[in-house]
Amino acid sequence: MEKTTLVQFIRRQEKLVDGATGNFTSLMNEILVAAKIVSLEVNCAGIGESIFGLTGKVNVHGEEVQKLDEFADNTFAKLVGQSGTVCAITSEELEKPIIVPKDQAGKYIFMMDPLDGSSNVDVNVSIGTIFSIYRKKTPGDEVTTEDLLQKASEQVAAGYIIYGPSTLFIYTSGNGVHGFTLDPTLGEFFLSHPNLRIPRQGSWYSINEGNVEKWTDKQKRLVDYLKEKDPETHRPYKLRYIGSLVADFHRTLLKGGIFMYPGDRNSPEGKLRFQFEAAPLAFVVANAGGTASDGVKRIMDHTPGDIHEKSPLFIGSVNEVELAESMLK
Ligand code: AHM
Ligand code: MG
Repeated sequence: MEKTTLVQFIRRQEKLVDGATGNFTSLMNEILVAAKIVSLEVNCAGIGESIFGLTGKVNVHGEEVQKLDEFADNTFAKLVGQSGTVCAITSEELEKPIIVPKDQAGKYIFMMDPLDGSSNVDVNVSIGTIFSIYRKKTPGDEVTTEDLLQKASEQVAAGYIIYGPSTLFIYTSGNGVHGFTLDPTLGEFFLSHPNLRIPRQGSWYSINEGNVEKWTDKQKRLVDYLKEKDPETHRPYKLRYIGSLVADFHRTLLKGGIFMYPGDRNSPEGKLRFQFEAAPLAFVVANAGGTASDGVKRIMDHTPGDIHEKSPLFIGSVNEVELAESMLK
């Protein structure tokens, strides 16, 4: 059987776009090289000089930085930054954006959560990288706030890489969601999940129920409703929660249902970052026939006010996300 590589696929898709210069393909190529390097490091974590554990630093969100967080952040920033295709990079791990020198800058802006779920790394649970690409909006060389804080619907492409039993690269550039699996013997990603579509309704909900005491009454009612028995409305739902957003999201994308990280009494905006987690996955799910909301409005309609803004997230099948919105109103 003839197999399609990720690079062949991206090149073919870019040919369909009028005025394409090849810059997008070059950028994606650097992302996938970085993904292979990080995948190898994750797979070998624990062998030889240990890359497990903490760096001793705390990031802008007050979270302890793992050695692998730093490794992934540096790898993606270096390869993407030197590609000649981006003018700025923002990262969950970096307080300020990296502005690429003018003579090496391109028209895109790259945003990333370099290693999502990294607190799971020591226990060998799937982790991942989430990325998002926007086009520079303002004319001239200077990178402005308007360029860095764009509406989620203005994404050019977004995706994630899961370092799990196999390494998967899932992305969309607005033309379907496609998945590629890394063949470790060849070091090449091959098309394995063309045109992913999320079921309109699923049987799973995913949330950290350990936080129940901090939830609002409406949030508690929503989860109680999902657990009630009523075969006519396909209840009760089954619970799955990994604690790695990429892994919980990937299952939701394939099987349907809903992933929730709500705001609570202590943190009304929840835990997840709008630009590095909510917006890219909202773009992916929207292109697979699903949807994402902060409980009140759609993630895709929101323009963040800060690079590190947080947002509640309800993402997955249309039926369950609409149900959540209607019960949280
Ligand atoms: P990270 O990007 O720093 O790893 O944090 C985000 C992670 C998500 O992957 C996951 O959905 C969430 O935090 C889990 O949080 P909790 O432990 O509160 O359930
Ligand atoms: Mg994360």
